[in-house]
Amino acid sequence: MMTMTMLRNAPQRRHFLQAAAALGAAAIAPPLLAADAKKISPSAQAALIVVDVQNCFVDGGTLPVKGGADVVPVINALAPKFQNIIVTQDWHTPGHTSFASAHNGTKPFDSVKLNYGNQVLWPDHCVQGTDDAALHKDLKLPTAQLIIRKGYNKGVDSYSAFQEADRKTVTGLAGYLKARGIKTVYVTGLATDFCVAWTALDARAAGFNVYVIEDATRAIDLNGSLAKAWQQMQAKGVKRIQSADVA
Ligand code: VGL
Ligand code: ZN
Repeated sequence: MMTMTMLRNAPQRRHFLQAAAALGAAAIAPPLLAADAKKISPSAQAALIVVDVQNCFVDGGTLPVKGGADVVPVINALAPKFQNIIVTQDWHTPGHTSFASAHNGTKPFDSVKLNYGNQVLWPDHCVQGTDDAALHKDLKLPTAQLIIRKGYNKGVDSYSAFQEADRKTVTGLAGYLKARGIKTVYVTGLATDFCVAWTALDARAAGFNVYVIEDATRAIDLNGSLAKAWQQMQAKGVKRIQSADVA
């Protein structure tokens, strides 16, 4: 039997329950859901690509990238989350065409036009077989399956792990990944705006899903190259994530 008091209280009570439910939802459920939903678990069809984490690109090397060595612990922590790991090495001949020393009247960080297009000129770096070209000693990737070397044709540079700067000569990496059923790649390493970006863009062009794990990279940032690289990657559907997003 409904009394006047119950009738009067009913709306208040309903209001209280709604408020409590809303509070509960806000206080507990959404943060848990959001945290779970944000995590990405690399499948058996995913590969981690570790680009050019070499002595040449860290302090004490010939072309040091600011904070380059900071990517090492981040990449080491990511590695156990992947069933497939590919490592790349910048691997130039002596007198390589990407070296300023190979072009009269130029200095490092100048740009010149070569037969295949514009080329930034660098200090001599990552020469085949030198300690400078060796992988960083603290990199711990015991399960890595392939090391792909690039930039070994004296007259052509290769920032990308997939294709040389002539945009014709391939390294074979796309074929290797496809033959192994890999559909998604997570790109890390050095440098964000050169070898990482070109590798990510070429991976997209070859039909892979591509993530760049930003805090597992460091940039050279020459004349706005970092912002431009992110713009280009974003325009092509490369996904920008952080190492904490990977479960
Ligand atoms: C790279 C400049 C020259 C890189 C390689 O690994 O990003 N940058 N060679
Ligand atoms: Zn190089």
